[in-house]
Amino acid sequence: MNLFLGLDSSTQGLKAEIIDIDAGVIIDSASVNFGKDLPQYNCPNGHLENSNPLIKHADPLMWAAALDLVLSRLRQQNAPLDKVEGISGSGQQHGSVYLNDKFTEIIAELDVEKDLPEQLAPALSRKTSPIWMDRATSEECRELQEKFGERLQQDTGSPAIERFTGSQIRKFTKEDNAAYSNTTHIHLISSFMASILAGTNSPIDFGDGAGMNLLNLKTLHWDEEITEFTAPGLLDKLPLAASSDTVAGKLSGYYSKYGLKSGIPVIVWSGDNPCSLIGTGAAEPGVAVISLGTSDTFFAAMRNFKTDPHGYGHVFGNPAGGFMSLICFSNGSLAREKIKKDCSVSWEYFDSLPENKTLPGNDGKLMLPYFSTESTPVVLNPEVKYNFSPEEADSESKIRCILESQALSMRLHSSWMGETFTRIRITGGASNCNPFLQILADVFQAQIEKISITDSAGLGAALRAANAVAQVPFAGLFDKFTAAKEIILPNPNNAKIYDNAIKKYAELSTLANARQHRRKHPDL
Ligand code: XUL
Repeated sequence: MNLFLGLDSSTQGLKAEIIDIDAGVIIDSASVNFGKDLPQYNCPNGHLENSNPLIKHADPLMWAAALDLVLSRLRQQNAPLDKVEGISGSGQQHGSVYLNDKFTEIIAELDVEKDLPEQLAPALSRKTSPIWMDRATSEECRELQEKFGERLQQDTGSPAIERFTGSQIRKFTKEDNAAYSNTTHIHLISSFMASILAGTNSPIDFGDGAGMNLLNLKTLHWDEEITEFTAPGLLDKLPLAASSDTVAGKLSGYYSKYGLKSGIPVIVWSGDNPCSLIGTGAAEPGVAVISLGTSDTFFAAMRNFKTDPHGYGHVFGNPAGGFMSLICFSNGSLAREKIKKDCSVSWEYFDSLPENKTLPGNDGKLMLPYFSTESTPVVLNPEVKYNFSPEEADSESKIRCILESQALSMRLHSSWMGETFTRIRITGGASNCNPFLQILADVFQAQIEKISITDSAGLGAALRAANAVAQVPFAGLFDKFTAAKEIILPNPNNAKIYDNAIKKYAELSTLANARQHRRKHPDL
Protein backbone atom coordinates (compact mmCIF):
# COMPACT_ATOMS: atom_id res chain seq x y z
CA MET A 1 0.00 0.00 0.00
CA ASN A 2 1.32 3.38 -1.02
CA LEU A 3 -1.19 5.97 0.19
CA PHE A 4 -1.56 9.70 -0.49
CA LEU A 5 -4.14 12.21 0.66
CA GLY A 6 -5.70 14.86 -1.59
CA LEU A 7 -7.87 17.62 -0.12
CA ASP A 8 -10.23 19.76 -2.17
CA SER A 9 -11.26 23.05 -0.53
CA SER A 10 -13.95 24.22 -2.93
CA THR A 11 -16.58 26.95 -2.77
CA GLN A 12 -19.19 24.74 -1.09
CA GLY A 13 -17.15 22.37 1.02
CA LEU A 14 -14.02 20.36 1.69
CA LYS A 15 -13.50 16.85 0.31
CA ALA A 16 -10.76 14.37 1.07
CA GLU A 17 -9.58 11.47 -1.11
CA ILE A 18 -7.08 8.83 -0.03
CA ILE A 19 -5.55 7.02 -2.99
CA ASP A 20 -3.63 3.76 -3.14
CA ILE A 21 -1.23 4.20 -6.05
CA ASP A 22 -0.32 0.48 -6.22
CA ALA A 23 -3.93 -0.61 -6.61
CA GLY A 24 -4.92 2.49 -8.62
CA VAL A 25 -8.01 3.20 -6.53
CA ILE A 26 -9.47 5.77 -4.17
CA ILE A 27 -9.71 3.79 -0.95
CA ASP A 28 -11.44 6.35 1.28
CA SER A 29 -13.28 9.65 0.84
CA ALA A 30 -14.96 12.06 3.20
CA SER A 31 -16.58 15.44 2.77
CA VAL A 32 -17.81 18.46 4.69
CA ASN A 33 -20.44 20.83 3.36
CA PHE A 34 -20.00 24.37 4.70
CA GLY A 35 -23.70 25.18 4.75
CA LYS A 36 -24.90 21.91 6.25
CA ASP A 37 -22.03 20.95 8.54
CA LEU A 38 -20.70 24.33 9.66
CA PRO A 39 -23.80 26.59 9.77
CA GLN A 40 -22.22 28.75 12.51
CA TYR A 41 -20.03 30.39 9.83
CA ASN A 42 -23.08 31.74 7.97
CA CYS A 43 -21.88 30.73 4.54
CA PRO A 44 -24.69 28.43 3.30
CA ASN A 45 -23.53 28.82 -0.30
CA GLY A 46 -19.86 29.25 0.44
CA HIS A 47 -20.03 32.98 1.15
CA LEU A 48 -21.46 35.45 3.66
CA GLU A 49 -24.63 37.38 2.91
CA ASN A 50 -24.04 40.92 1.72
CA SER A 51 -26.50 43.64 0.73
CA ASN A 52 -24.23 44.40 -2.24
CA PRO A 53 -24.68 41.47 -4.67
CA LEU A 54 -21.21 42.10 -6.11
CA ILE A 55 -19.50 41.38 -2.79
CA LYS A 56 -18.80 37.73 -1.99
CA HIS A 57 -16.63 37.09 1.06
CA ALA A 58 -16.25 34.04 3.30
CA ASP A 59 -14.94 33.42 6.79
CA PRO A 60 -11.46 31.84 6.42
CA LEU A 61 -11.83 30.14 9.82
CA MET A 62 -14.57 28.04 8.22
CA TRP A 63 -12.03 26.49 5.85
CA ALA A 64 -9.81 25.60 8.83
CA ALA A 65 -12.80 24.20 10.77
CA ALA A 66 -13.62 22.06 7.74
CA LEU A 67 -10.08 20.63 7.80
CA ASP A 68 -10.52 19.53 11.43
CA LEU A 69 -13.92 18.06 10.60
CA VAL A 70 -12.99 16.19 7.43
CA LEU A 71 -9.96 14.60 9.11
CA SER A 72 -12.06 13.57 12.11
CA ARG A 73 -14.58 12.01 9.72
CA LEU A 74 -11.83 10.03 7.98
CA ARG A 75 -10.62 8.85 11.37
CA GLN A 76 -14.14 7.86 12.45
CA GLN A 77 -14.53 5.73 9.36
CA ASN A 78 -11.21 4.01 10.17
CA ALA A 79 -9.40 5.31 7.11
CA PRO A 80 -5.72 4.27 7.32
CA LEU A 81 -4.47 7.82 7.95
CA ASP A 82 -1.36 6.45 9.70
CA LYS A 83 -0.22 4.96 6.37
CA VAL A 84 -0.51 8.18 4.34
CA GLU A 85 2.92 9.14 2.90
CA GLY A 86 2.20 12.61 1.59
CA ILE A 87 -0.52 15.26 1.30
CA SER A 88 -1.48 17.96 -1.14
CA GLY A 89 -4.58 19.93 -1.91
CA SER A 90 -6.68 22.01 -4.24
CA GLY A 91 -8.24 25.37 -3.42
CA GLN A 92 -10.98 27.38 -5.10
CA GLN A 93 -8.91 29.89 -7.06
CA HIS A 94 -8.35 33.63 -6.54
CA GLY A 95 -9.63 33.96 -2.90
CA SER A 96 -7.19 35.56 -0.44
CA VAL A 97 -6.49 35.30 3.31
CA TYR A 98 -4.99 38.23 5.27
CA LEU A 99 -2.77 37.46 8.27
CA ASN A 100 -0.81 39.39 10.86
CA ASP A 101 2.61 38.85 12.43
CA LYS A 102 1.25 36.23 14.87
CA PHE A 103 0.46 33.76 12.08
CA THR A 104 3.93 32.27 11.63
CA GLU A 105 4.35 31.55 15.33
CA ILE A 106 0.83 30.20 15.78
CA ILE A 107 1.08 27.66 12.96
CA ALA A 108 4.55 26.57 14.12
CA GLU A 109 3.14 25.71 17.56
CA LEU A 110 -0.35 24.35 16.95
CA ASP A 111 -1.80 22.86 20.14
CA VAL A 112 -3.47 19.42 19.80
CA GLU A 113 -5.78 20.26 22.69
CA LYS A 114 -7.44 23.09 20.78
CA ASP A 115 -9.11 23.23 17.39
CA LEU A 116 -7.76 25.15 14.38
CA PRO A 117 -10.27 28.07 14.24
CA GLU A 118 -9.74 28.91 17.90
CA GLN A 119 -5.97 29.03 17.44
CA LEU A 120 -5.98 30.85 14.09
CA ALA A 121 -8.52 33.57 14.95
CA PRO A 122 -5.91 35.94 16.51
CA ALA A 123 -3.77 35.65 13.34
CA LEU A 124 -6.34 37.23 11.00
CA SER A 125 -5.70 40.86 10.03
CA ARG A 126 -8.90 40.83 8.00
CA LYS A 127 -11.88 38.87 9.29
CA THR A 128 -13.22 37.92 5.88
CA SER A 129 -11.75 36.68 2.62
CA PRO A 130 -12.97 37.76 -0.81
CA ILE A 131 -13.59 34.66 -2.96
CA TRP A 132 -13.70 34.11 -6.73
CA MET A 133 -17.40 35.01 -6.95
CA ASP A 134 -16.68 38.61 -5.88
CA ARG A 135 -17.22 41.16 -8.67
CA ALA A 136 -16.76 44.40 -6.67
CA THR A 137 -13.39 45.52 -8.01
CA SER A 138 -14.19 47.02 -11.43
CA GLU A 139 -12.64 50.35 -10.42
CA GLU A 140 -9.38 48.69 -9.36
CA CYS A 141 -9.34 46.65 -12.59
CA ARG A 142 -9.70 49.87 -14.59
CA GLU A 143 -6.79 51.39 -12.66
CA LEU A 144 -4.55 48.37 -13.26
CA GLN A 145 -5.50 48.27 -16.91
CA GLU A 146 -4.86 52.01 -17.35
CA LYS A 147 -1.47 51.73 -15.74
CA PHE A 148 -0.18 48.59 -17.48
CA GLY A 149 -2.31 48.26 -20.63
CA GLU A 150 -1.54 45.21 -22.77
CA ARG A 151 1.46 44.26 -20.62
CA LEU A 152 -0.82 43.07 -17.82
CA GLN A 153 -2.23 40.26 -19.93
CA GLN A 154 0.95 39.59 -21.87
CA ASP A 155 2.96 39.05 -18.67
CA THR A 156 0.42 37.76 -16.13
CA GLY A 157 -1.70 35.70 -18.55
CA SER A 158 -4.96 37.63 -18.09
CA PRO A 159 -6.21 41.21 -18.34
CA ALA A 160 -7.36 42.73 -15.03
CA ILE A 161 -10.22 40.54 -13.83
CA GLU A 162 -12.54 41.42 -10.93
CA ARG A 163 -12.24 38.07 -9.18
CA PHE A 164 -8.45 37.85 -9.53
CA THR A 165 -6.49 38.55 -6.35
CA GLY A 166 -4.55 41.66 -7.42
CA SER A 167 -7.56 43.95 -7.79
CA GLN A 168 -9.02 42.49 -4.57
CA ILE A 169 -5.88 43.36 -2.60
CA ARG A 170 -5.81 46.87 -4.11
CA LYS A 171 -9.41 47.45 -3.03
CA PHE A 172 -8.54 46.34 0.52
CA THR A 173 -5.66 48.84 0.76
CA LYS A 174 -8.05 51.65 -0.20
CA GLU A 175 -10.86 50.59 2.11
CA ASP A 176 -8.85 49.73 5.21
CA ASN A 177 -5.29 50.87 4.94
CA ALA A 178 -4.62 50.37 8.67
CA ALA A 179 -5.62 46.69 8.42
CA TYR A 180 -3.51 46.33 5.27
CA SER A 181 -0.48 47.78 7.12
CA ASN A 182 -1.13 45.32 9.90
CA THR A 183 -1.05 42.45 7.37
CA THR A 184 2.26 40.61 7.13
CA HIS A 185 1.16 37.68 4.95
CA ILE A 186 -1.36 37.47 2.14
CA HIS A 187 -2.06 33.88 1.16
CA LEU A 188 -4.28 32.36 -1.48
CA ILE A 189 -6.77 29.86 -0.04
CA SER A 190 -4.52 27.11 -1.41
CA SER A 191 -1.32 28.36 0.26
CA PHE A 192 -3.18 29.21 3.49
CA MET A 193 -4.42 25.62 3.79
CA ALA A 194 -0.96 24.22 2.96
CA SER A 195 0.56 26.54 5.59
CA ILE A 196 -1.69 25.36 8.40
CA LEU A 197 -0.87 21.75 7.52
CA ALA A 198 2.89 22.31 7.23
CA GLY A 199 3.15 24.62 10.24
CA THR A 200 5.11 27.08 8.13
CA ASN A 201 4.27 29.64 5.42
CA SER A 202 3.77 27.68 2.21
CA PRO A 203 4.76 29.03 -1.21
CA ILE A 204 2.03 29.78 -3.73
CA ASP A 205 2.35 27.41 -6.68
CA PHE A 206 2.57 28.68 -10.27
CA GLY A 207 -0.78 27.03 -11.05
CA ASP A 208 -2.82 29.10 -8.63
CA GLY A 209 -0.42 32.07 -8.54
CA ALA A 210 -1.23 32.77 -12.18
CA GLY A 211 -4.79 33.67 -11.14
CA MET A 212 -3.70 36.81 -9.30
CA ASN A 213 -2.63 39.25 -12.06
CA LEU A 214 0.61 39.53 -10.07
CA LEU A 215 2.84 36.68 -11.24
CA ASN A 216 4.99 37.33 -14.28
CA LEU A 217 4.56 34.12 -16.28
CA LYS A 218 7.60 34.88 -18.40
CA THR A 219 9.97 35.03 -15.42
CA LEU A 220 7.89 32.98 -12.93
CA HIS A 221 8.56 35.62 -10.27
CA TRP A 222 6.19 38.13 -8.72
CA ASP A 223 6.21 41.15 -11.04
CA GLU A 224 7.77 43.87 -8.88
CA GLU A 225 6.28 46.79 -10.76
CA ILE A 226 2.77 45.33 -10.86
CA THR A 227 2.78 44.20 -7.21
CA GLU A 228 4.03 47.60 -6.00
CA PHE A 229 1.38 49.48 -7.98
CA THR A 230 -1.32 47.03 -6.87
CA ALA A 231 -0.52 47.69 -3.20
CA PRO A 232 2.57 49.38 -1.76
CA GLY A 233 4.84 46.90 0.01
CA LEU A 234 2.87 43.90 -1.34
CA LEU A 235 5.95 41.98 -2.44
CA ASP A 236 7.04 41.57 1.20
CA LYS A 237 3.65 40.18 2.17
CA LEU A 238 3.45 37.51 -0.55
CA PRO A 239 4.87 34.04 0.02
CA LEU A 240 7.39 32.68 -2.47
CA ALA A 241 6.10 31.55 -5.86
CA ALA A 242 7.18 27.97 -6.59
CA SER A 243 6.58 25.03 -8.89
CA SER A 244 3.70 22.72 -8.02
CA ASP A 245 5.87 19.82 -6.83
CA THR A 246 7.59 21.88 -4.11
CA VAL A 247 7.52 20.53 -0.57
CA ALA A 248 5.81 23.21 1.54
CA GLY A 249 7.04 21.59 4.73
CA LYS A 250 6.59 18.61 7.02
CA LEU A 251 3.17 17.84 8.43
CA SER A 252 2.67 19.57 11.79
CA GLY A 253 2.45 17.34 14.87
CA TYR A 254 -1.05 18.80 15.45
CA TYR A 255 -2.53 16.32 12.95
CA SER A 256 -1.35 13.28 14.90
CA LYS A 257 -4.65 13.64 16.77
CA TYR A 258 -6.32 12.32 13.63
CA GLY A 259 -3.78 9.51 13.22
CA LEU A 260 -1.61 11.16 10.53
CA LYS A 261 2.15 10.69 10.96
CA SER A 262 3.79 13.99 11.78
CA GLY A 263 6.64 14.94 9.47
CA ILE A 264 5.28 13.47 6.21
CA PRO A 265 5.73 15.86 3.25
CA VAL A 266 3.06 18.45 2.55
CA ILE A 267 3.27 19.39 -1.11
CA VAL A 268 2.21 22.93 -2.06
CA TRP A 269 -1.49 23.16 -2.89
CA SER A 270 -2.70 24.40 -6.24
CA GLY A 271 -5.90 25.88 -7.65
CA ASP A 272 -8.92 23.71 -8.41
CA ASN A 273 -8.60 24.11 -12.18
CA PRO A 274 -4.89 23.18 -12.33
CA CYS A 275 -5.63 20.23 -10.01
CA SER A 276 -8.53 19.15 -12.23
CA LEU A 277 -6.21 19.15 -15.25
CA ILE A 278 -4.23 16.47 -13.40
CA GLY A 279 -7.29 14.68 -11.97
CA THR A 280 -8.77 14.30 -15.46
CA GLY A 281 -5.50 12.91 -16.84
CA ALA A 282 -5.01 15.77 -19.29
CA ALA A 283 -1.58 17.16 -18.42
CA GLU A 284 -0.19 16.70 -21.97
CA PRO A 285 -0.70 19.25 -24.79
CA GLY A 286 -3.08 17.99 -27.49
CA VAL A 287 -5.61 16.72 -24.92
CA ALA A 288 -8.42 19.02 -23.81
CA VAL A 289 -11.06 18.64 -21.11
CA ILE A 290 -14.61 19.87 -21.52
CA SER A 291 -16.52 19.98 -18.27
CA LEU A 292 -20.23 20.27 -18.98
CA GLY A 293 -21.94 21.93 -16.04
CA THR A 294 -24.03 25.00 -15.25
CA SER A 295 -21.21 26.74 -17.11
CA ASP A 296 -19.15 24.72 -19.57
CA THR A 297 -15.40 24.98 -19.12
CA PHE A 298 -12.77 24.08 -21.65
CA PHE A 299 -9.24 23.61 -20.38
CA ALA A 300 -6.04 22.17 -21.72
CA ALA A 301 -2.29 22.04 -21.22
CA MET A 302 -0.42 24.45 -23.49
CA ARG A 303 2.69 23.73 -25.52
CA ASN A 304 3.97 27.31 -25.10
CA PHE A 305 2.94 30.34 -23.08
CA LYS A 306 0.40 32.28 -25.16
CA THR A 307 -2.41 34.65 -24.30
CA ASP A 308 -5.87 34.98 -25.80
CA PRO A 309 -5.89 38.14 -27.99
CA HIS A 310 -9.55 38.65 -27.02
CA GLY A 311 -8.80 38.29 -23.31
CA TYR A 312 -11.52 35.64 -22.70
CA GLY A 313 -9.24 32.69 -21.98
CA HIS A 314 -6.99 32.66 -18.91
CA VAL A 315 -3.56 31.14 -18.51
CA PHE A 316 -2.67 29.26 -15.31
CA GLY A 317 0.33 27.09 -14.46
CA ASN A 318 0.10 23.40 -15.37
CA PRO A 319 1.11 21.47 -12.23
CA ALA A 320 2.92 18.99 -14.47
CA GLY A 321 5.05 21.84 -15.86
CA GLY A 322 4.38 24.65 -18.33
CA PHE A 323 0.98 26.28 -18.66
CA MET A 324 -2.69 25.55 -19.15
CA SER A 325 -5.58 27.58 -20.49
CA LEU A 326 -9.06 27.85 -19.09
CA ILE A 327 -12.04 29.15 -21.01
CA CYS A 328 -15.43 29.48 -19.36
CA PHE A 329 -18.70 29.49 -21.30
CA SER A 330 -21.29 30.75 -18.82
CA ASN A 331 -24.36 29.69 -20.83
CA GLY A 332 -23.69 25.94 -20.63
CA SER A 333 -26.45 23.72 -19.24
CA LEU A 334 -28.51 26.79 -18.71
CA ALA A 335 -28.85 27.35 -22.46
CA ARG A 336 -29.44 23.63 -23.16
CA GLU A 337 -32.18 23.62 -20.55
CA LYS A 338 -33.89 26.67 -22.09
CA ILE A 339 -34.05 24.89 -25.46
CA LYS A 340 -35.28 21.69 -23.82
CA LYS A 341 -38.10 23.66 -22.20
CA ASP A 342 -38.85 25.56 -25.37
CA CYS A 343 -39.22 22.23 -27.21
CA SER A 344 -41.23 20.69 -24.32
CA VAL A 345 -39.14 17.52 -24.36
CA SER A 346 -37.53 15.45 -21.61
CA TRP A 347 -33.79 15.16 -21.04
CA GLU A 348 -34.07 11.54 -22.27
CA TYR A 349 -35.36 12.80 -25.60
CA PHE A 350 -32.74 15.54 -25.71
CA ASP A 351 -29.94 13.12 -24.87
CA SER A 352 -30.89 10.61 -27.56
CA LEU A 353 -31.87 12.95 -30.36
CA PRO A 354 -33.48 10.73 -33.03
CA GLU A 355 -31.02 10.02 -35.82
CA ASN A 356 -31.89 10.98 -39.42
CA LYS A 357 -34.42 13.65 -38.41
CA THR A 358 -31.61 16.20 -38.67
CA LEU A 359 -28.20 15.98 -40.31
CA PRO A 360 -24.76 17.32 -39.31
CA GLY A 361 -24.61 20.98 -40.29
CA ASN A 362 -28.39 21.28 -39.75
CA ASP A 363 -28.94 23.17 -43.04
CA GLY A 364 -26.79 26.02 -41.75
CA LYS A 365 -28.94 26.76 -38.67
CA LEU A 366 -26.96 28.55 -35.97
CA MET A 367 -27.67 30.47 -32.79
CA LEU A 368 -25.92 32.63 -30.21
CA PRO A 369 -27.30 31.21 -26.96
CA TYR A 370 -26.74 34.12 -24.59
CA PHE A 371 -29.75 33.58 -22.35
CA SER A 372 -27.79 35.21 -19.51
CA THR A 373 -24.58 37.27 -19.40
CA GLU A 374 -21.72 35.44 -21.05
CA SER A 375 -17.99 35.47 -20.37
CA THR A 376 -16.84 33.96 -23.71
CA PRO A 377 -17.36 36.15 -25.66
CA VAL A 378 -18.21 38.92 -23.19
CA VAL A 379 -21.93 39.61 -23.46
CA LEU A 380 -23.21 42.01 -20.83
CA ASN A 381 -26.71 42.42 -22.24
CA PRO A 382 -28.15 38.92 -22.61
CA GLU A 383 -29.49 38.32 -26.08
CA VAL A 384 -30.36 35.15 -28.03
CA LYS A 385 -29.86 35.39 -31.75
CA TYR A 386 -30.82 32.90 -34.50
CA ASN A 387 -29.90 32.99 -38.20
CA PHE A 388 -33.29 31.34 -38.94
CA SER A 389 -36.86 31.61 -37.65
CA PRO A 390 -37.06 29.40 -34.57
CA GLU A 391 -40.90 29.54 -34.69
CA GLU A 392 -40.80 27.66 -37.98
CA ALA A 393 -38.22 25.09 -36.94
CA ASP A 394 -38.99 21.67 -35.43
CA SER A 395 -37.68 20.54 -32.03
CA GLU A 396 -35.00 18.26 -33.44
CA SER A 397 -33.37 21.02 -35.45
CA LYS A 398 -33.53 23.46 -32.53
CA ILE A 399 -31.83 20.88 -30.28
CA ARG A 400 -29.17 20.15 -32.89
CA CYS A 401 -28.74 23.89 -33.36
CA ILE A 402 -27.90 24.62 -29.69
CA LEU A 403 -25.51 21.66 -29.50
CA GLU A 404 -23.71 22.47 -32.75
CA SER A 405 -23.53 26.18 -31.89
CA GLN A 406 -22.02 25.46 -28.47
CA ALA A 407 -19.45 23.06 -29.96
CA LEU A 408 -18.54 25.58 -32.69
CA SER A 409 -18.19 28.32 -30.07
CA MET A 410 -15.77 26.12 -28.10
CA ARG A 411 -13.69 25.45 -31.22
CA LEU A 412 -13.73 29.11 -32.27
CA HIS A 413 -12.82 30.50 -28.86
CA SER A 414 -10.06 27.97 -28.19
CA SER A 415 -8.41 28.49 -31.58
CA TRP A 416 -6.03 31.15 -30.17
CA MET A 417 -4.18 28.28 -28.47
CA GLY A 418 -3.04 27.11 -31.91
CA GLU A 419 -3.48 23.49 -30.84
CA THR A 420 -4.94 20.57 -32.79
CA PHE A 421 -6.73 18.57 -30.13
CA THR A 422 -6.66 14.88 -30.94
CA ARG A 423 -8.34 13.80 -27.70
CA ILE A 424 -11.03 15.57 -25.69
CA ARG A 425 -12.01 14.22 -22.30
CA ILE A 426 -15.59 14.94 -21.22
CA THR A 427 -16.87 15.19 -17.70
CA GLY A 428 -19.89 16.69 -15.94
CA GLY A 429 -23.66 16.31 -16.00
CA ALA A 430 -24.28 16.60 -19.74
CA SER A 431 -21.64 14.02 -20.65
CA ASN A 432 -24.54 11.56 -21.03
CA CYS A 433 -25.81 13.52 -24.02
CA ASN A 434 -24.50 11.25 -26.77
CA PRO A 435 -25.59 13.45 -29.71
CA PHE A 436 -23.56 16.30 -28.15
CA LEU A 437 -20.51 14.04 -27.81
CA GLN A 438 -20.71 13.02 -31.49
CA ILE A 439 -21.09 16.67 -32.52
CA LEU A 440 -18.05 17.63 -30.41
CA ALA A 441 -16.07 14.75 -31.97
CA ASP A 442 -17.01 15.90 -35.48
CA VAL A 443 -16.56 19.64 -34.88
CA PHE A 444 -13.08 19.17 -33.40
CA GLN A 445 -12.30 16.00 -35.43
CA ALA A 446 -11.03 14.61 -32.14
CA GLN A 447 -11.60 11.41 -30.20
CA ILE A 448 -14.03 12.06 -27.36
CA GLU A 449 -13.30 10.21 -24.12
CA LYS A 450 -16.02 9.95 -21.48
CA ILE A 451 -14.54 9.89 -18.01
CA SER A 452 -16.40 9.47 -14.74
CA ILE A 453 -14.38 11.15 -12.04
CA THR A 454 -16.48 12.75 -9.34
CA ASP A 455 -13.85 14.90 -7.59
CA SER A 456 -11.23 15.64 -10.23
CA ALA A 457 -9.67 18.43 -8.14
CA GLY A 458 -9.28 16.21 -5.03
CA LEU A 459 -7.99 13.28 -7.09
CA GLY A 460 -5.62 15.65 -8.92
CA ALA A 461 -4.27 16.89 -5.58
CA ALA A 462 -3.66 13.32 -4.38
CA LEU A 463 -1.94 12.41 -7.67
CA ARG A 464 0.26 15.53 -7.35
CA ALA A 465 1.28 14.41 -3.85
CA ALA A 466 2.14 10.93 -5.17
CA ASN A 467 4.11 12.36 -8.08
CA ALA A 468 6.12 14.75 -5.90
CA VAL A 469 6.75 12.43 -2.96
CA ALA A 470 7.07 8.97 -4.55
CA GLN A 471 8.41 10.35 -7.85
CA VAL A 472 5.83 8.32 -9.82
CA PRO A 473 5.41 9.82 -13.32
CA PHE A 474 1.98 11.27 -14.06
CA ALA A 475 1.57 9.07 -17.16
CA GLY A 476 1.55 5.90 -15.05
CA LEU A 477 -0.84 7.43 -12.52
CA PHE A 478 -3.22 8.54 -15.30
CA ASP A 479 -3.35 4.98 -16.72
CA LYS A 480 -4.46 3.71 -13.34
CA PHE A 481 -6.81 6.46 -12.20
CA THR A 482 -8.25 8.32 -15.17
CA ALA A 483 -8.97 5.74 -17.90
CA ALA A 484 -11.77 6.55 -20.36
CA LYS A 485 -15.08 4.72 -19.84
CA GLU A 486 -16.24 5.14 -23.42
CA ILE A 487 -14.71 6.51 -26.60
CA ILE A 488 -16.54 8.28 -29.43
CA LEU A 489 -14.67 8.59 -32.73
CA PRO A 490 -15.03 11.53 -35.12
CA ASN A 491 -16.63 10.98 -38.50
CA PRO A 492 -14.13 12.39 -41.05
CA ASN A 493 -16.95 12.86 -43.59
CA ASN A 494 -18.31 15.66 -41.40
CA ALA A 495 -15.04 17.62 -41.14
CA LYS A 496 -15.76 19.89 -44.10
CA ILE A 497 -19.32 20.60 -43.01
CA TYR A 498 -18.08 22.00 -39.71
CA ASP A 499 -15.11 23.82 -41.29
CA ASN A 500 -17.72 25.75 -43.26
CA ALA A 501 -20.07 26.13 -40.29
CA ILE A 502 -17.37 27.65 -38.11
CA LYS A 503 -16.83 30.47 -40.62
CA LYS A 504 -20.55 31.27 -40.53
CA TYR A 505 -20.59 31.03 -36.74
CA ALA A 506 -17.64 33.43 -36.49
CA GLU A 507 -19.45 35.97 -38.70
CA LEU A 508 -22.63 35.76 -36.62
CA SER A 509 -20.65 36.08 -33.40
CA THR A 510 -18.60 39.05 -34.63
CA LEU A 511 -21.72 40.95 -35.66
CA ALA A 512 -23.42 40.41 -32.30
CA ASN A 513 -20.26 41.22 -30.42
CA ALA A 514 -19.76 44.51 -32.22
CA ARG A 515 -23.27 45.49 -31.15
CA GLN A 516 -22.53 44.60 -27.52
CA HIS A 517 -19.41 46.76 -27.57
CA ARG A 518 -21.31 49.64 -29.10
CA ARG A 519 -23.75 49.45 -26.20
CA LYS A 520 -20.94 49.37 -23.69
CA HIS A 521 -19.12 52.24 -25.38
CA PRO A 522 -21.86 54.33 -27.04
CA ASP A 523 -19.25 56.50 -28.75
CA LEU A 524 -17.90 53.61 -30.85
C1 XUL B 1 -11.55 30.12 -12.30
C2 XUL B 1 -12.58 30.39 -11.26
C3 XUL B 1 -13.32 29.26 -10.66
C4 XUL B 1 -12.79 29.02 -9.26
C5 XUL B 1 -13.72 28.20 -8.38
O1 XUL B 1 -10.95 31.26 -12.79
O2 XUL B 1 -12.81 31.51 -10.88
O3 XUL B 1 -13.25 28.12 -11.45
O4 XUL B 1 -11.53 28.44 -9.33
O5 XUL B 1 -13.95 26.96 -8.83
